[in-house]
Amino acid sequence: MFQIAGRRVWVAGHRGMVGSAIVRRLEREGCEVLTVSRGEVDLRDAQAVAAWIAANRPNLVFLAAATVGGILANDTRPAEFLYDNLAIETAIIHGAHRAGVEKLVFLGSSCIYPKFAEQPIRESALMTGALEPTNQWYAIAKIAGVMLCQAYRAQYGADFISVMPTNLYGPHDNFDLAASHVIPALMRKAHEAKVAGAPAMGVWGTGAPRREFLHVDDLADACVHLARVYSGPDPINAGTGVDLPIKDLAQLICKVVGFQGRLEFDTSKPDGTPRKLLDVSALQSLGWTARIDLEDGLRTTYDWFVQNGAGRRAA
Ligand code: GFB
Repeated sequence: MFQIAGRRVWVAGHRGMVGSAIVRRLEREGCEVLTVSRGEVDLRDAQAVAAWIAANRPNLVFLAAATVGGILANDTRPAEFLYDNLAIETAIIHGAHRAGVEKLVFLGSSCIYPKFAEQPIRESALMTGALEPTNQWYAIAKIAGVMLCQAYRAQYGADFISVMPTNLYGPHDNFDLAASHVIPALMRKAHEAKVAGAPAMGVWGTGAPRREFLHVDDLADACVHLARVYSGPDPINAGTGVDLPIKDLAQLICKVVGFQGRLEFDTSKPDGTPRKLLDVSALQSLGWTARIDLEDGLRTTYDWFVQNGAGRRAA
């Protein structure tokens, strides 16, 4: 058991959807939360990161900083997704090791697994087949992060663990249509179509791919739980164990938003991997199960969007 209360905890990437959820979750832990802004330290800069860690001496690090995006951003900005993520991971993991950080939780992604992995995907499927081309750059960087944690554990005994979340959603998501994942994109499209009184809204691809969605507050809870109870080299999947076709997701979002028009599928846009359902038995055997129902989570996310993001494009 790693004790969190009374410790210094750095959340790297605290302005993002995942990092901000971890900060909110840590409020209940009685620890001191440390954050640093992008203006103060560029997390890709290994020297600056090492100096900041040495000066601030965290005991525990949540590595939630990353360049992220949906299928189109991944497919069209390969250099940024590969370089930024490799640079951030090497800077923080090496810096944490050098400063004697006791525990580090690295956040990866379910896209690290092969495109045609057997479903639901077990952690042991890692590197058993070819990746999905639309997100291979991001996936390679995240696989390197998992391997870094394993290497520092094997060579130096560092207690660095990896968590592989399925597709995430929730408050503070990116609702910019060019870079967002499917839930914020469809929420914005349904909202704008409703407001404009439009007869239809666009959905990318065929609607057939299946995805699993985890609310980011559930993920934050899982990360804190794993920081406390898990110590091992294998990544741990974090998901709900339930998936649905994109077409059904689009209909559910229309229901939540109150848009009653048609869905128009744009098959010039990529489908991506056909299915990406995680096997969550390892996480369940460690004592954690997701709690937030998809429709409930979509409703609270839509409320957040209407209050915070509907009138402007997210950066
Ligand atoms: O969420 P998403 O962008 O990422 O797309 P991936 C999921 C599915 O939703 C794809 C479809 O089949 C998309 O074609 N989709 C339908 C849409 N309409 C839209 C839309 O308006 N916007 C978007 N973005 N999608 C990502 C990876 O893959 O998964 C990342 O690119 C990361 O690296 C993330 O791993 C978890 O699930 O396909």
